[in-house]
Amino acid sequence: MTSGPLGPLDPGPAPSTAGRLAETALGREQQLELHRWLRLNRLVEDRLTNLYRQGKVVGGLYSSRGQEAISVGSAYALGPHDVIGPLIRNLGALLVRGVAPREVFTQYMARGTSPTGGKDCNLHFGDLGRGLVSPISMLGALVPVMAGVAFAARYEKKDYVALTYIGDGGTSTGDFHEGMNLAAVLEVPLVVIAEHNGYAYSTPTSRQMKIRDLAQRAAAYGIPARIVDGNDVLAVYEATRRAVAAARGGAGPQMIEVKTFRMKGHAEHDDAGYVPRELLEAWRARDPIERFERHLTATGLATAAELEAATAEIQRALDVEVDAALAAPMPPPERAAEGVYEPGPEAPR
Ligand SMILES: Cc1ncc(C[n+]2csc(CCOP(=O)(O)OP(=O)(O)O)c2C)c(N)n1
Repeated sequence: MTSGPLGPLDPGPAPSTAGRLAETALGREQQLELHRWLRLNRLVEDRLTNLYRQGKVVGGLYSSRGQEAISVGSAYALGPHDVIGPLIRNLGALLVRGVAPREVFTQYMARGTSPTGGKDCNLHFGDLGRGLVSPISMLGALVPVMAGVAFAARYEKKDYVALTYIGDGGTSTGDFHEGMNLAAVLEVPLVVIAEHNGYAYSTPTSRQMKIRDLAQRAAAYGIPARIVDGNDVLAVYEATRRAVAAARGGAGPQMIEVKTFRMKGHAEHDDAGYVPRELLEAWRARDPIERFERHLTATGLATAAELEAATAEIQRALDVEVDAALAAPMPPPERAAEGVYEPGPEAPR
């Protein structure tokens, strides 16, 4: 990626029509599976946008549009016992790890049957039984937490790896630096995916750091970091597979910087009027899903009709999921404190 008239995030000339992606050992079935996860990621978010505009979503709606290849490609590279700590733009990672779209819809609509029973919204939920650590709002905080999860793996002599995500803005927090340093000196099996998507809310990366690559921040702690094209699902998958294998094999923490672009505002209420339109246009030509579809058809792994049929099938499944979520009840008021406070002793009469 070169600096150009648009600054350090200028993606350069649009990719060739074939959109050549990274080399992979993944076979046809696996690549078609990746395609279904990518489309599911985008279509779930499209449905959420509709629900938001109908006033059905409680709180904010956060999109990973244009960044789906990062969540999907990285989560696809994990083993069944690995643990992830996702952020609000990592819906794709949750889906790949087995979270059902209905859980996501009910969670965003604060229904009583949602994973948090309506006590929190969006993707703020976890399930340790499924290897999901719940995100919290404080940026950077997941890095030391996931370093702790990775430490536990080594302490218990288990071979699982902890993987978490961080945005460019998040890499400026103290927690990020403390967590990275701790993980490095403890040599724990932690993989950090740093999503360099150009903006932290309305602040361009150039206004918050004097370096061009987030990978330089990992180098400061002696953590190996690779830079990959975040809009190439195969590149993300291959880099994560290698990083996970290295961490699992005892090489200590690993970081992957993925270059990408945030294609919507910070959240649905933000029209991103501060982002130059030509930058968005340039990145739209690199849409990760369309690029992957061009790759699948150009390499003969699928026909356009097969890809359309797969997408239509997802749409039909989502019709059912959305209807079920809309029919789910709101949480009963008498359960508001349940799971929040320890049940105290009976009040004296
Ligand atoms: C410690 C902390 N400071 C500020 C915020 C408010 N905040 C929430 S998201 C966000 C921007 C995040 O940008 P980035 O880390 O680049 O991730 P992106 O939204 O681009 O995915 C900010 C400033 C917060 N949640 N936590």
